[in-house]
Amino acid sequence: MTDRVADIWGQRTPHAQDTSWPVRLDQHLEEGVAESDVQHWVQSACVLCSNGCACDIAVKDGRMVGIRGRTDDVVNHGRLGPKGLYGSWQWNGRDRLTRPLVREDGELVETDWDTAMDRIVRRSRRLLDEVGSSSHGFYTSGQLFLEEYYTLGVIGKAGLGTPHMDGNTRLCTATAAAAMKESFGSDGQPGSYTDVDSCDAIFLFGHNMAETQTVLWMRILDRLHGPDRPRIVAVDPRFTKVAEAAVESGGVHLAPLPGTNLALMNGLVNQLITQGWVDEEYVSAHTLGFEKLARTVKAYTPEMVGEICRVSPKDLRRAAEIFGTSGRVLSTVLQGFYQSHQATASSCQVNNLHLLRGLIGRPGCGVLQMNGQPTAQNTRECGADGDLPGFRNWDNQNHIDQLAELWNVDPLVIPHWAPPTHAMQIWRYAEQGSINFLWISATNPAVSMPELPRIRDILRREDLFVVVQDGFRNETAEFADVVLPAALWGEKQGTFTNVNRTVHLSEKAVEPPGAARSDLDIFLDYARRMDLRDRDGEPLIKWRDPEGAFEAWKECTRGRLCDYTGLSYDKLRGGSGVPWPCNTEHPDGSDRLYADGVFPTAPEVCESYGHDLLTGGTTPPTKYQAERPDGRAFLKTAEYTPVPEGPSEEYPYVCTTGRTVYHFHTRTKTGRARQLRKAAPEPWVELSPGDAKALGVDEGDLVRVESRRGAMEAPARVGRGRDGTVFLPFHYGYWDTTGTGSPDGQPRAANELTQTEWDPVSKQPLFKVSAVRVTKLGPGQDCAPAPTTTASAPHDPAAVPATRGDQDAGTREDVGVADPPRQVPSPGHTPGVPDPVLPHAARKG
Ligand SMILES: Nc1nc2c(c(=O)[nH]1)N[C@H]1C(S)=C(S)[C@@H](COP(=O)(O)OP(=O)(O)OC[C@H]3O[C@@H](n4cnc5c(=O)[nH]c(N)nc54)[C@H](O)[C@@H]3O)O[C@H]1N2
Ligand SMILES: Nc1nc2c(c(=O)[nH]1)N[C@H]1C(S)=C(S)[C@@H](COP(=O)(O)OP(=O)(O)OC[C@H]3O[C@@H](n4cnc5c(=O)[nH]c(N)nc54)[C@H](O)[C@@H]3O)O[C@H]1N2
Ligand code: SF4
Ligand SMILES: [Mo]
Repeated sequence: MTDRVADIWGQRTPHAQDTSWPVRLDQHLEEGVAESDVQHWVQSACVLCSNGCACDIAVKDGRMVGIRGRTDDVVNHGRLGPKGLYGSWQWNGRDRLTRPLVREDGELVETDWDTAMDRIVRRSRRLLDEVGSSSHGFYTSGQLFLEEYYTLGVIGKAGLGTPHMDGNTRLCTATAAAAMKESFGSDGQPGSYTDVDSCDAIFLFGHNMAETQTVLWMRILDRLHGPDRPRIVAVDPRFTKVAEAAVESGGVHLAPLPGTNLALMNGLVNQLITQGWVDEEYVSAHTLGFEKLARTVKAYTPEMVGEICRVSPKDLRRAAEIFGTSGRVLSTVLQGFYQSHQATASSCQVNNLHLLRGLIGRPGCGVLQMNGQPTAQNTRECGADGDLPGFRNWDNQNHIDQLAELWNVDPLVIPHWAPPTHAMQIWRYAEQGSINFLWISATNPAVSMPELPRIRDILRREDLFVVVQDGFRNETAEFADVVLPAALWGEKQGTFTNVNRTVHLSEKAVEPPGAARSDLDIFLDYARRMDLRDRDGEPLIKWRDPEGAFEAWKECTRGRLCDYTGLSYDKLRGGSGVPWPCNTEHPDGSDRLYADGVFPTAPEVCESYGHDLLTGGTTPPTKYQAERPDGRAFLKTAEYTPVPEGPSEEYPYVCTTGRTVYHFHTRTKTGRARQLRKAAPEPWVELSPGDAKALGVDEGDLVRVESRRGAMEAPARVGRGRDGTVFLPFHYGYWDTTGTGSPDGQPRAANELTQTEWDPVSKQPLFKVSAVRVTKLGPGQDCAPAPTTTASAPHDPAAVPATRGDQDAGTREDVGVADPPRQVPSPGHTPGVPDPVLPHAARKG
């Protein structure tokens, strides 16, 4: 038995390059439950991050009592991380919402479904009659199932006709989608996790994978412990476990000052070009925009970049050399890039590095523009965010007509006179009073949105009717007019798609508590009560259950890049998840995209005509057509500009925020798992040793962090970050989720401080950069409640007791119990055959 709180990644199963990642079966059961007590194992996949690890849920007496990984799944080969093992199921049975709540005389009181839905429908109808559909806003999630998003998307777009629908995916992976649209013409992950098994170098851009996709990191660790190890390059201001691995592997840790990513990226691209590490044939056959790119990055010499980013020019040269000279490179990009200003431009530069060297569409040459949330991919695909379903382009009348025909509605009903409204603008409209009905599902904006004092003011507005649909009475629910109790994972059926396009079916394992209903049933009920109809007067929504919704969705994807038509619930049962596109041409799915170097940029297929990356101005269709992209990828970037709010005399530190391995977001689930809560029970403020010294702060001292917008107080961890940078975990709202749900009153969320600013292209907010000051309030009673096993490790290890789990954290790990799952073919490639460096002729489409 392994304590997977202390030993986050478990035991190693090293293997050589171009061989399959061995199987390891991870299993954790509730204390006192033996394997023989488990009555059913129910197939699912973990929903506590975008990795999408396949699992079976252990059920006993109608309760979830544990979990194990699925050995035959291409994603995780049997493994699970700490959140999956402890956090994915332990919340079940704990202080859930079991009945709808409505506000009476200022208080939320329990009621029945008819009363709650009737209030919603009456308000909704009245506003539609008096104001029109633009009074309605929907703010949803990256954590529902595909069937739920698609249903919500059709209700909003074909039923109500409101353009105001987006997900919290705007805060999460809007930039992933934007960067892929700008470079490749469409959302859709080019690479695959199997690229880890065959690459020569791995670049992680603003991605603390060791803590945020622990199972994918295990895959990397197993390469690092095998022969022919890949070199790692980490781009992160903190000394994360990824950064440690970079140093140990002979790679580089670049620690740019937060908010300077684009300068760094322009510098790397500059080096590729000036050192001649460019595959000219690939570039001329498969890309557009090389001259402009070369012109833009010309000034970004290592010395200039070193000054802006405060990194050593030597390290920058070395990182560029690793990219420029390694045979096969895998890159991953996440929030250090996405949640910053110039996010899309910086992330496009990662795509550019790969395009310049022709390192795309071949084993070991992946780009992973990561997702974060488990089902963020589906929010985007299904059009429950600021996109149209099936990666369709709002600016292309043919795409609108396709949807109108599919849904049997007038094309004019589908909002497409302007881009769909992004979340930051939805909140602005609510603030200005033009949105009066805001339906929030599966997200907790009172903790996760930037600038919380403002968000609370908006939620409190008299003229805003707020619906909150959640499994728990979270911070946001306290502002609601109506609260709807939702069934959660394990209590309902549906499918979802992970980062590398792999679709999993999650079966219902147990009954939801009390009167809680699945989100799908709630949306269907709303559509029925609103009497939404198609052009022939038939009910608009023609399905009644998850499988019916999935079948309808398949039709919506026919012929699009995210083609699901070859999938079915039956096909997803047993065995492994399947990556799309999956259709008659690719019946077993597709491991990676773009092996032929043909990208979906033709005007009739592309999802977007693109933007100017500096200003966010949209490219007019005629201009786009005139460029004749026709299957070629775009090499796009912009000039670096400084952050909107840089350090000043009054606010001298750059504050950045992020995650710890033990918690998921606002902790509604992980805060209810004992082992995880104990490992990181309270917030902390991470300071570099140099800054701590200058402030006279010791480990555990109480400090106050203030920005122009708000403040929070917590004990200080003297950590290992770079000087000038303060790090705050964003997991802690003002509720204490110790199972009692009691408020402790004190604002302690990182987002009290963050700003209402966003990237001009992806509209993703800047959680990673704001200016703050730090003051010491007094000595602490103990060391900071931060883990020692992660990027938050103390500068002085002797000063803090090591983080570990109790006896009930014991997890079984079995190695070699089964053969690795069969690899999914990638179009144009023979699986298992290490990629030859293909002659150029063979690579062309
Ligand atoms: N344990 C855990 N795992 C999770 C989640 C969770 O809540 N907890 N959430 C999931 C979700 S939804 C998401 S989106 C992902 C996020 O996964 P990540 O993006 O890996 O997580 P973060 O901690 O937000 O940020 C990553 C790193 O960005 C660095 N960073 C900060 N500012 C900058 C900068 O200016 N430049 C660069 N280069 N780096 C910078 C931070 O130091 C941090 O280590 O995690 C997913 N997985
Ligand atoms: N400062 C700072 N802020 C950030 C970030 C950061 O790095 N720094 N990261 C941003 C990112 S990337 C993300 S993804 C967001 C996450 O922010 P949120 O989405 O607000 O965080 P969660 O705690 O995951 O909230 C999800 C809610 O949905 C509920 N829920 C879970 N499953 C279901 C379901 O099936 N149905 C229903 N109806 N409800 C369900 C949960 O109980 C919970 O209340 O935070 C963003 N905010
Ligand atoms: S890596 Fe992500 S999906 Fe896999 S077990 Fe951990 S939290 Fe769940
Ligand atoms: Mo996210």
